Amino acid sequence: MTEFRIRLIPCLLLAVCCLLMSCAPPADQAEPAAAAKPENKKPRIALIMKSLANDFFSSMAKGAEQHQREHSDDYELIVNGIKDERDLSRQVALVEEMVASGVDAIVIAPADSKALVPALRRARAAGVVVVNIDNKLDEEILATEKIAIPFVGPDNQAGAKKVGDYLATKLKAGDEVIVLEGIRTSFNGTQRRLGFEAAMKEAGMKIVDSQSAQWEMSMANTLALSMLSEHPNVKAILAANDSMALGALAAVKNNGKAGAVAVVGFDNIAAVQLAIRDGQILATADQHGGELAVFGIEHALLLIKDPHAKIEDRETPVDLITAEDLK
Ligand code: ALL
Repeated sequence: MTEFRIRLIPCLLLAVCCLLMSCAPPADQAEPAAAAKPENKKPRIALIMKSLANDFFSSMAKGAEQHQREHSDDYELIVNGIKDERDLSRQVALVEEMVASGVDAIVIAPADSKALVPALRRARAAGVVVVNIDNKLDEEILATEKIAIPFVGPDNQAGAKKVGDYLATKLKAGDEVIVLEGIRTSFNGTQRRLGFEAAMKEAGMKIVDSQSAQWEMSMANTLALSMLSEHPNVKAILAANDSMALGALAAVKNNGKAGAVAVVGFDNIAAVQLAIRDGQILATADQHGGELAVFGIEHALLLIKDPHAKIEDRETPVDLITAEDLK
């Protein structure tokens, strides 16, 4: 009896192995995760954003959640974000967690245009659809990594140029201005700096300092304070997002320059709308965060249906917002 059992176990193991091998597809032909789902299962889409402390991303989350409620038969939504604008490793970890949890698609606003690419390549290799929104991934790295990821987002340079052009109408040629940049490895941050620079150059303003405050309010506040004391004749601060514009505004007030130094931002968050109405901030740009996420989700749904569909990048609107628009 014992001898029989000893002979039976290896035979059973062999049979199980053969069965498994004949069922599983070879690794290089593995089906995308989406196609492997049973027909009646709703696709799961993960929205991965940046700092949830930034109102821009809470509006983005709201837009996505509303779309999901209106299309609740079509997909499930998982909303994620990081706490700190610079916490790249947490965002990479989120991508990995979402892949491991078996989502069908990731719609991501990357905190860094380069650092996220390898994690997203691994997600693609695992059969997950990836759509890039808001901050464009670095084209060269995508080409080196041999992946194509559709992008949905605005022309940030054009948006910043509109804000800068409007500011210029309130200044006179030769006025000194300073720029607060976003994270320098973010494509949209760089584009906004270029847009501000183009507007200022065209109008004959002098940019006396330009530094990164990493998209953050408190860092912008500290930086603006020291820039203002170093350049007492500055007439305006151009901030690449609204969080930094609010930090800069507090520095202006602190410096006793309220009303004498104009501040502009980018995002159109609620607190900045109030400040524009009050005449404390001059202008911002609305890049319609909620719609950005929705367009990204729509791209993802198309690609889940047909992983080989040719999906083009989608340029989304970006509008100048001044007190006139908020009446
Ligand atoms: C960018 C967004 C917003 C935001 C910033 C901070 O990607 O476009 O302007 O304020 O990230 O993370």
